[in-house]
Formats: sequence, C-alpha cells, structure tokens
Amino acid sequence: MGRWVYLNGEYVPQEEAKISIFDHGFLYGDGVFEGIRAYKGRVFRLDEHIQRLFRSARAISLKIPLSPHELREKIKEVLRKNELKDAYIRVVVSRGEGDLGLDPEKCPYSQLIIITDKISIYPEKFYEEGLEVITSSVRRNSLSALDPGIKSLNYLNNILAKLEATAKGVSEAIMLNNHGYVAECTGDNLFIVEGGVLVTPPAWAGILKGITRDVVIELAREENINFEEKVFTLFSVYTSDECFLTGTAAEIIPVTRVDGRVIGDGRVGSVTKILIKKFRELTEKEGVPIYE
Ligand code: PXG
Repeated sequence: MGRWVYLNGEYVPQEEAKISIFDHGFLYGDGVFEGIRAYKGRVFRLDEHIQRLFRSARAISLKIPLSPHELREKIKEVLRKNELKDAYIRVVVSRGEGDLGLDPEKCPYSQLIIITDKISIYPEKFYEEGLEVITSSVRRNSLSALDPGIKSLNYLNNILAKLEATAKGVSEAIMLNNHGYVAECTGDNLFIVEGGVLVTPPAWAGILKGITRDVVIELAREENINFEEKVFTLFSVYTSDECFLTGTAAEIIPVTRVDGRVIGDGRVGSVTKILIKKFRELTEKEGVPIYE
C-alpha cells in the first residue's frame, strides 16, 4: 500500500525512499530517532518527543535540518498525506553521507526521514493477563560509555537483550545496569509497586527517560498514588506486588511473571489497572490535532 515518506525535504513513495550506503547512520549507527504515536487524529505528546529528539541530537553534536516547529508541522503533513489517524511515526536523523572513516566532520548534510505507518498493537490478552519477561545477561550500556538517555540509532545493546528474550520465548527482557541495578527493558521502561508505592529507576540508573514513563508519573500524582524514583535490584522486582512496562508502542503493559517467578498474585494489580485506564483516557482526549 503506497505510503509517502518524508526524505530530506521531499515526499517519496516509501518503496522508492533510499539512502546512501555511505550514510553514517548505516555505517556506524551515527544518528538519533524517535518513535511517536497518533491516536484518533491527534499526535500524543508530540512536543515532548520533538524535544527529546533535539536533545539526543545535541548530545552527539548532530544538526537537525529543521527547527522544532518545522518538524512538528512536517510530521502532521506526512500523516495528512498518508491519510492516517491512528499511526506510528518514526523520525530518524542520521549523520548523513560521508566517507568510510568515522569522522562526522566529513558528513556535511544530516538526513531527516519521517516514516508513518499503521500501528501494530499488542494483543489485548497481554493487558488483561500480563506479560512474562526474563532478565537479560546483557547489561544496559554504561552511562560513561553510551548514555542510554540518548535515543541513538545504535540499538545493538538492546537488540542483544531482545535476542535473549525471544530465544526464551518471551517478548521483553529486563536489563540491569553495570552495577546490577534494574535499568529498563529493551524498548520499555519498568515500574514496580511495593507496599502501595509506585517505584521506577531514576535517569542516572542508565535509562531512556520515556515519554510514557513521564505520563505515568503525572497520572500517579493525579491519582494520589505514592511515587518514588529509586534504584532497586531484581529482588525488589521478584517480591513486588505489581510490575508493568511503559513505552510508546506498549503503552502500559502489566508483567505477571519474571524469570519464572509469579509477581504478586499472578493477576494484574489494582494500581496497574487504574493507570492503564487513565492512560487510555488521556490518549483519547489529548494530543496535537493532525487535521486542523
Ligand atoms: N526504553 C528504551 C530503551 C526505549 O527504546 C522506551 C524505554 C520507552 O520510551 P517512550 O518514550 O516510548 O515511552 C524506549 C522506546 C518498538 C520500539 O518498535 C520501541 C522503542 C524504541 C524503538 C522501537 O517497540 N521504545
């Protein structure tokens, strides 16, 4: 089904959208990206995603060839051109074409791509019964090597953990940081509930600060759910009352089994249920309109 892709200032049919084999995004994973979602004609937390993209780019000294405002308008334009209302939006900025060496200075033009597609949602069963996850033997990148706060095109760290998850027949894996504390999952942040308190690792534990994570923290405040950002180990996960993951694609997804241990009573907990309900309500009413 022919969709349009935005590629460096032009609209190209997606099957004809090509980038150079000398692009450093391809050669070295040198670039940044965002995964954004639109619900019923509105883009959810668009400005937050754009802000994170610009911050990721700044962290690697990468120039984005549009202003945040221009990018915002372009994203809406691509969605309109493809007549999408519920969509997954992938914005990719790569270092662009250079030579075979590492030097980013040899790449004069960064490349900006906006891909939009239908969203493939997880089966409703996962939200009702919870997901089983494992802990990966692959540690999350250390803050001093490649800060996980940068949403870079270099996702091999996460892919290695994902391989382990799929090899064990599950769809997500918990990644610990170099010190053995829980960081996050391969494409989702992690929360636990212990003694009525909602807990998630802080940014300095070495995580991507998820937009969905921020929304959950906001919702918890509104619902008077006690919340704490702190580091914890797998022991806290195994002994938690509730556990769930958050991400743009997954939204809020309950976890009921970790490394073969049953979490809480094995059913989706009450705090998780409230947050899922509130999150869904928010996605229905909030967001930047595409067609206005
Ligand atoms: N941690 C990591 C490492 C991520 O990549 C999240 C947390 C959640 O962040 P947001 O802002 O989405 O709440 C992510 C983002 C996919 C896919 O197709 C998902 C992400 C990245 C790339 C692809 O499932 N998740």
